[in-house]
Amino acid sequence: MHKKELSYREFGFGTRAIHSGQEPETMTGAIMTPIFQTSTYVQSSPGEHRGFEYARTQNPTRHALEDCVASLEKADFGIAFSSGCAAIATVLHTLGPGAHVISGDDIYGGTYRLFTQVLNDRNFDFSFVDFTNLEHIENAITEKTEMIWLESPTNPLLKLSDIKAIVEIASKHDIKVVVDNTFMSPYFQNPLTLGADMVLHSTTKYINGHSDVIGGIVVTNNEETAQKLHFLQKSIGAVPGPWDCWLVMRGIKTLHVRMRQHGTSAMRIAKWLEAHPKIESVVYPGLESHPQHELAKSQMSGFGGMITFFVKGGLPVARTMLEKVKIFALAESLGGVESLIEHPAIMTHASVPAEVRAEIGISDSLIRLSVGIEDIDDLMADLEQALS
Ligand code: P1T
Repeated sequence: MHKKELSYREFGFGTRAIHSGQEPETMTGAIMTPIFQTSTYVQSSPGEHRGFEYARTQNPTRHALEDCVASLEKADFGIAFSSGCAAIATVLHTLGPGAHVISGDDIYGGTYRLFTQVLNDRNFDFSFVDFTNLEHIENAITEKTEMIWLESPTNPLLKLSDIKAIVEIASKHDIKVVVDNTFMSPYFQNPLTLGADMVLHSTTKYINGHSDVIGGIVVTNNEETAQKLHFLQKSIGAVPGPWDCWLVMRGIKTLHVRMRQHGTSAMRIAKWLEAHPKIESVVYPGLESHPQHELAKSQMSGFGGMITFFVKGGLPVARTMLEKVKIFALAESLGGVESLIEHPAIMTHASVPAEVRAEIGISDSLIRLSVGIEDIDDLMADLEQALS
């Protein structure tokens, strides 16, 4: 069990991003956490060791990453995984057999696939409801409901959930609330401070920020939950390697700087797109036109780098735009320093059945942007030439 070393009560986000969990190494004073590329540790006598037995269970590089992200999320405990999906699957294993989970209806396509095509067949039961209406959540609760699962903002429709209000409902029924905070990163939103029980990230995205690692992490303040997750982490074994942990930590050192730029650039692009004659509508929590803009202002400290918009003219126009971009790269994923563009219906959310996509609004006119930190004028010129 690892505790954060720099208190969020005393130190700012940037200081924690650069130092939390990362004391100089004791043998040489190396300022950077070493990559402990080892599978096992020598014991002096059976059962006599220095707290490190086998690297699936303990690895100092991984522990440093876990402590760092925990500190950024204002959490006591962090448990890292080999991918965001591995983290999600492990969190679901904290539930009892036959558990019912209420999930937001708009979630990452891979999470939806895990819930409906893997875990659904293993005796879990899922209800997918629109969390923008709290009554839907209350109505979905059954005797067997053990968990509420949400993304806020959601992928890809950028709908918000009122986390505090949902926690209030959940606590009346002893239901755990898990927030996938990947889109906001710990810089713009800390759901544990709003009462959530667990917060999850695909560290593949903003936390690493350089599109060169797949990873995931879960943080919590609840010691019992943390113990369960550590037990499942070593028992299921979906752990990240030390090299990946080190790369993610290196990425984190600029998380605050990157997020500010992502947010500033995304706001400019969202406003510009909103006035563009070829665009039907733009969804960005920072726009006054976003139906939950007030909630965004109260629940988040910024609006992030993700924009969703609908083009006029449907798939043919969307496809032409996606083929014509030069700086924006047509690719799945998000949160890197480079700008990405994608078509959720065909790409990231293809595992959501067409009728479900139609019901929740993931249409063929929908395009998702992950606004990077390149020069804003170049990004806007690229979008303009692709739309023209
Ligand atoms: O790809 P992985 O690290 O396993 O993380 C899965 C995941 C979990 N949660 C959210 C909100 C996500 O967006 C993702 C991955 N999403 C993409 C690859 C994407 O392009 O949306």
